[in-house]
Amino acid sequence: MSDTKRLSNGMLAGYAGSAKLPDYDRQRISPGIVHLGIGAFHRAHQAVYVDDCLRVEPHWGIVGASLRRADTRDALTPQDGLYTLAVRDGEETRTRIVGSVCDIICETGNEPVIAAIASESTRIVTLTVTEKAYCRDPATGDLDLDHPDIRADLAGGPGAKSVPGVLVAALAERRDRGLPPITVVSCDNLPANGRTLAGVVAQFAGENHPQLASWIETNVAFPSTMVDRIVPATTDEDRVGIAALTGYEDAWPVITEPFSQWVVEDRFVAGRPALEIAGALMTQDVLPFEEMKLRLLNGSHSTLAYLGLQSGQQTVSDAVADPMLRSFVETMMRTEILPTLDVPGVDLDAYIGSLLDRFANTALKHRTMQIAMDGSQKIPQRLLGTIRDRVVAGLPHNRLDLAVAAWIRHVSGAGLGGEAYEVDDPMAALFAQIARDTLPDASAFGSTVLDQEAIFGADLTSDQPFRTAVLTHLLTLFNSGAQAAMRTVRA
Ligand code: CS2
Repeated sequence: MSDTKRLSNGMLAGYAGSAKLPDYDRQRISPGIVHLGIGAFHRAHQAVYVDDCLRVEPHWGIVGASLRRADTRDALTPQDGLYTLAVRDGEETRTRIVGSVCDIICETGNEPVIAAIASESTRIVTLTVTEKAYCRDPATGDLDLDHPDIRADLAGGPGAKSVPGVLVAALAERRDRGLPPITVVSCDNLPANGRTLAGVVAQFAGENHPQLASWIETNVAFPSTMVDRIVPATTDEDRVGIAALTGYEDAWPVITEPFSQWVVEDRFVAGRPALEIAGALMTQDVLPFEEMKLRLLNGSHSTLAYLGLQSGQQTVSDAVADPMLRSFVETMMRTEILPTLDVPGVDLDAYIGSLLDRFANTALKHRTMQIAMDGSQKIPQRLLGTIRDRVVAGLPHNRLDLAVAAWIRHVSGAGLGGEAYEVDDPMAALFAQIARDTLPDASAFGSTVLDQEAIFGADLTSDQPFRTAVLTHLLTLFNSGAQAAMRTVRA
């Protein structure tokens, strides 16, 4: 790549390659949005919607922030924030240079991020920080006051470590400086993500400053959103392939699928970009869409990840190419998940068909191990909510139970041949301790994991038929493997 030019503002002027260029003058863009968590997902999703609005509304540029790792900043700053979006479908790859990110901040203590949110020009904050960064109890959604970062932030001091801490510090500054209201938009895969974020922020603020909590209530809107686009982690092979296609070097392109969806609760208190021109659906009620997506897409994704890994499949497309896995997941979606949903104006059967097509996109190489991470934070909204609804309705939930068992099998950290692997999860230390205390007794292991109210809530931890079903599946998974376990599921 050494003779190839690096992507930058200067390079755009003379560029004659195949990547589509921004259709606006970057010099005219000024920031109006601060985004927390500028990873691949944001750059393939919200940043692209905003990019589509900048020609008519140049005042909505994005200041991106990474709260922990400097790698995105280090890759994109020499490129003036520019990066390539590569949309892959089968053999075809379309490339586009996205210019909506004006600046990227990453500094220990996060004081510059707090200052950026507290700047008068900032009217919207968006977030893709992943489930665990909300520092909440996954079962109840309450702020986890024992979380080490929350404790540190509540103790005070300059800056903040946690997402609730950063937001509350910035909002306190806005209040003290008499700045206008602001909208904070969660774009993470959480149920009622706006309400969830508002809840942890209010709880954090209320701990030390009850008056700040009431200022936030009147001056900050937290609309909910449903975001959807499959974005696998970029590999070195992708970097080389994209440089060959575009003719320039990009240290961190993002790879994605053609599909993209953003359903946004239209409750902004300080203006917003005309996201509808970029294809977003602005609505009054996001909840049915969130539930549909979390349960059908993400629930199946996690199921394919755990059962796929335990069937030796490394990618989602390989997993759905396995006839047993595909039929298991399709039946789970159609018979166990679909009946729990009611989404006005959406044909759920067709939606399921389109999900299976998207999963089958072989050009994406979406790793099952990537999806498997952080399961303790994911399975409550992806699988357990559906199980709860079916328990209440007195309906069977066999496949969902097997999916839960496959997650428990995964967090044992014992590979198919008994070899150990690292479990990537904020509760990994607890799972490792339980494994040390109980294995090789799979029932005792499963039973202790099922006792975790933070994940299963008081209701499911004490639901005997559910526990028995999950433990039966878990034994089959340990003793005979995923394919045998799927064969045992009938009703
Ligand atoms: C995936 C999601 O990694 C995961 O857990 O299920 O990132 C999924 O690809 C997106 O939510 C799709 O919109």
